[in-house]
Amino acid sequence: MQHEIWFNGKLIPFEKATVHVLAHVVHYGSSVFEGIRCYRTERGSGVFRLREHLQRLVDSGKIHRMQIPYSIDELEAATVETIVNAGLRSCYIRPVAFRGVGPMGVNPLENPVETFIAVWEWGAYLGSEALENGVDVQVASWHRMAPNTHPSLAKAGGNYLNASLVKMDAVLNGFDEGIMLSVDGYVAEGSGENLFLIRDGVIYTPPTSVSILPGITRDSVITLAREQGLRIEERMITREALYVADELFFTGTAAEITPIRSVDHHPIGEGRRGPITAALQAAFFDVVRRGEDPHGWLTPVPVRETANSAA
Ligand code: PPE
Repeated sequence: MQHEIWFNGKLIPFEKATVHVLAHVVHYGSSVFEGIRCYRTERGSGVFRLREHLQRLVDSGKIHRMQIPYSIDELEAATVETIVNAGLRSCYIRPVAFRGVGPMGVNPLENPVETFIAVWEWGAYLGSEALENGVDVQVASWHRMAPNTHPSLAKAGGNYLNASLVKMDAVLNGFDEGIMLSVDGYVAEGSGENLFLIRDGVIYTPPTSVSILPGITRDSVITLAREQGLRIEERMITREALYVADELFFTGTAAEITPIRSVDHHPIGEGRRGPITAALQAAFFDVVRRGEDPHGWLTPVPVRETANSAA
């Protein structure tokens, strides 16, 4: 269904939310964005870590000298308003700020910053069976950008040309996803997910210094793992360590916690979801499905009682 979109301060019909062909973003990829999920839990609908996502949006803008003309409080209220207006009990939320029409040329400083928030229903990112059975991935031949090229702490539109190259190659080669290495050959992340590795009961994940996006699901999983008394370390990971891992999984807003069952045709562990991955999924789903929220991660959304969305 095509829901109304919050565009520069107000909700407008889906078909009216358009961008001019001469907008800076069309030519130069000058946008920053977020991907957020609203969950229908057993205790009502809630947006997962909304403020952290909006803070990252504002930070992404700051890195690119793009001042988003709304405060985090305003963006939070606008997000909830957009979901309630759409009548969705669960959805994916995509806030974007982009450079609009102004002087032509690379310099964006005089182009206006436009902001919108769209919502839609989005199921399992890597296929409906992936959460249980795991996905097959390859190591990508395209690398993650070097730290002094595109800043990876910013979730910027232009960065995703790199992600798309990785994803297209993976899919055309018969895999579900690709894992990028950093310019110096260390494991970084998937095209739209962070990565975790388990070996001998210890959980490892690459540090943010390997040009990864600082994922909010990644941060949540680190917290949940520590609460379960599991050892977790941020550490550089080599390609071959993937092959001999006991368990591997991706994290992301869209991917949630998705097990990886093979890399470059090497089966990982038993070739199916491992016990630590399953335990972390259970802890994560206790929050977002059952609505058990000791960390205050869910922002309640007062979806109208008349809403009859199946979501
Ligand atoms: N790395 C990348 C490159 C990335 O795009 C994402 C999110 C993550 C890590 C995980 O971050 P977080 O969502 O905060 O845990 N990718 C988003 C967009 C995917 C898309 O295809 O679009 C997402 O998961 O929403």
